[in-house]
Amino acid sequence: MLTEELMQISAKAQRVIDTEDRYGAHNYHPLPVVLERGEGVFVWDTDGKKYYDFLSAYSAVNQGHCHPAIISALTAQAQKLTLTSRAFYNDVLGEFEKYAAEYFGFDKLLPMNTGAEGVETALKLCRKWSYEKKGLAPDKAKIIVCEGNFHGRTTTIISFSNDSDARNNFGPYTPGFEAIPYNDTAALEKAFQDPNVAGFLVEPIQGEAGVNVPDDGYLTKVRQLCTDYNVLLIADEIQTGIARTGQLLAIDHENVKPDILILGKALSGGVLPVSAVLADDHIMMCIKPGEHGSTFGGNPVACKVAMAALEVVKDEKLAENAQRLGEIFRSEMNKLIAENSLVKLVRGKGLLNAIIINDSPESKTAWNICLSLASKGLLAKPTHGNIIRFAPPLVMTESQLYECIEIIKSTLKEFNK
Ligand code: IF1
Repeated sequence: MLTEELMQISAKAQRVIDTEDRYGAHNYHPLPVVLERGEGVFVWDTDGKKYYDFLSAYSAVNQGHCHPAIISALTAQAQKLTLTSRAFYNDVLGEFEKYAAEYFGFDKLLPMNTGAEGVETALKLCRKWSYEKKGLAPDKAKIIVCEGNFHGRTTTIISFSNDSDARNNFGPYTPGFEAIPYNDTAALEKAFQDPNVAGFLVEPIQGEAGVNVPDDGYLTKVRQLCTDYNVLLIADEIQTGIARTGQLLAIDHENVKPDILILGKALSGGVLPVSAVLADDHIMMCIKPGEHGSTFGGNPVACKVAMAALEVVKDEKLAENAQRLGEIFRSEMNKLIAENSLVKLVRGKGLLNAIIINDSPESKTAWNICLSLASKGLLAKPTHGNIIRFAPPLVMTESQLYECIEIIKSTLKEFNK
């Protein structure tokens, strides 16, 4: 089926698309929807059409688009002091560091901007700790990662990706990483036989891999192995954190505390890039003045926005809401498996869910389903061909969720073979 058969693109929207096509790098292939406004669970396109947002900017707008409390924190600070650099102190950074460190239960926080910068910071911190505390020989530190990982797009991060699109023709690659199968503690223990292992970087749920949820108990066993072998457990909660999976952190489902926690995305409620790395003193104090940093890291606007974003999570009980609505969503989607040959599997936790479409990843089925969903006022996007991720803002109400479930059900019925 052609795009035009599945959704109409106005001349106004097409002009915007053409401009981006002409002047912008072609590093994405967006759905042909041109958005201009967002509020809560809704976004509107340039023709005034209203949509439920079921991607939430890849879990960055957990608190809903343009949350008033976060926007007012942004505008108030933006009219006072936006950036000092870390050459001087400012009156907001310490307040944020204290607030967030106590919020997540760590001694200290290192503020950065993008998620990838947070991951890079965690990798550097882990290596530094392994030389200065674990006593590894210089340049020998190895960090274990998982097949199917997605941790960002820097040269070092894609060096340990096994996604050909993310990795091809970006070499030479950074050494010092080894990939093992996800959700496999036997493989992890085998990798830990190498005394040069410094850390294990893992997503508590693999987002980009298609909401890959590990077995119950996996993270508990990972924690035990990391402790036994004196390896740092580094949890990338950039996508799964901030209440997305029904707990404050996805790793909280097993009451596991990582040695290094990486946050991003919804740490700012999707208002501007804010990431952070949290760790206790025996790790964090391995980085000395002048050994790491960033121009915008910990800027006053980012700090005020992040504190407001975290306040919203608590005040509006977003984790509890995600847990409750997620159970409804999966239960309703699972009913489809019996009724609709197209739905092969449903998986997720809280409001991070995905359905696996019963068609080849190369087919356009998932893409065409998303085009049809968009025509009915619901925005979602396939990840890896035949998997559609469903991740609305966590402020969604039960009645809104049921309305969206009906849209999804009726659309899937159209495509049912
Ligand atoms: C794109 C994926 C999601 C992340 C985890 C670190 C980062 C991300 C677990 C880096 C970022 C984003 C990046 C964006 C699309 C999106 C994505 F499809 F790429 F893989 F969500 F699944 N750790 N994920 O999910 O954070 O530097 O982007 O702030 O690059 O296409 P960032």
